[in-house]
Amino acid sequence: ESNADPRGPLHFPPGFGWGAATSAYQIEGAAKEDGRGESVWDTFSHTPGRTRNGDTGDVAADHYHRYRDDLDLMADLGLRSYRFSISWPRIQADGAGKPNQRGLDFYRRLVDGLRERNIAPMATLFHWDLPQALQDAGGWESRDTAYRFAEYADAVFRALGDQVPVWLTINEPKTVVQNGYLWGHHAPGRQDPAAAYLVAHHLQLAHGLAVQALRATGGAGRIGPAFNLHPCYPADDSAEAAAATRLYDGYENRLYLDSVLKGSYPEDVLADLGPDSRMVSGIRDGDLDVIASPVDLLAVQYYTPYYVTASGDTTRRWPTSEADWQQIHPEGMYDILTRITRDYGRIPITVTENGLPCPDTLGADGTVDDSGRIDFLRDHFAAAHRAIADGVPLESYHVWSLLDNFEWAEGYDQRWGLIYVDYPTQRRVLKRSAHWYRTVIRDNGC
Ligand code: PNW
Repeated sequence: ESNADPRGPLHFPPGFGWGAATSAYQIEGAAKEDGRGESVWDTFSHTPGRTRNGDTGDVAADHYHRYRDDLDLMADLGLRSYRFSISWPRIQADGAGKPNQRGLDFYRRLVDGLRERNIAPMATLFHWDLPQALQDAGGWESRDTAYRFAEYADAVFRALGDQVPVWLTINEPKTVVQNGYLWGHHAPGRQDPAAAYLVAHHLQLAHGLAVQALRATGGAGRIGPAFNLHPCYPADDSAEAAAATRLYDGYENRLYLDSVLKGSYPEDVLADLGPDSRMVSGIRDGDLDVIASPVDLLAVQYYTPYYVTASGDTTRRWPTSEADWQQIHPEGMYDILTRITRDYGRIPITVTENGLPCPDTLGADGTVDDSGRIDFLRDHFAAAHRAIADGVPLESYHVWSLLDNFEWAEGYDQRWGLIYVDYPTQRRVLKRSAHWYRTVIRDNGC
């Protein structure tokens, strides 16, 4: 039954998977240790002018060395699920060949540590750190990269498949397409629309091949894609705004959702790209069958809606966070979750990212007061709760992020964590939101 008062008590279903998320390059550091190769993000962050203050992930939150302490912090919060990513260049320094045992061992220790603490591991295979050697061979513009990804995935499944109940293939293919290949402010820093959508197809293909690789190993784990989705709303009542919003939604959401869950790319997007586009000419017979290999769940990351004008641009309507691209609209969480169930059926859903950056500072009394984050999360939890009440099979929710970390091109300026990281000392301090989240998990609601 839906909760009429948005500030009323929220009781989540028994066993709801409260969690937090991170990714390898953003927290691990130890960039040259134990045989790790270079990724496109090492190259990009070390290229002058690419990241704020020239920040890199060389040290980050030093999680590679401090993972035991971080596991204890997760246990202290009472997390039921922890989403992390595996660094491809730790497993295959050059993106191919025999897996590096020292790299696999790190993730084995991490996963064992989670299970000892009754925290369910959720592993993402690719969170943007493509081995540089594969980039040099064409990166995601090359169809070959999708096959290399499947081999890497196979190696990881063989080493960890018995211990990881949920796998996610590729984190936010759209962000690689847009930030990496359209706008160029993420690695590999390209501005090439024709390449961008071919990259989209190869990322989708890589996803499908990895799903097939898991099934081929007989692994018991569940697997699905991780998409950042954006509800798109027309900025006025005109027919033009409605049409522009529909196409915008095609590029933001349906391109990814339809190919995996319906086995077809949306006709309007294909028509807009044109039959001679690199993407459309790169689709081969059978590709969509691979991409649509049955998945067990869908991972949804929600940060911001888009408000689309008649000319197909976006404009601002809601308050923004410290991230200039983020408008705060909790109702968008409800809209995107219910839309998935309406348009794609009752596939199990996990929210794998939601959060915001706050201008957090460590107070003289040793506390970090991020009450804005508590309000944000409370409102988004309420929206998710209403979606569950209205029939959405949402099983877990991961706050982005467990720790302050390397926020890509924004470097360390933006702090997204529940836990503050004092980078000079690497000391961790639970923010107010972390203390609050602990009670949410304990009470299974708020
Ligand atoms: C995600 N958008 O990226 C990533 O998965 C994380 O690694 C990242 O730290 C986090 O969100 C915060 O940025 C996004 O434009 C990038 O809506 C862009 C958008 C959303 C998420």
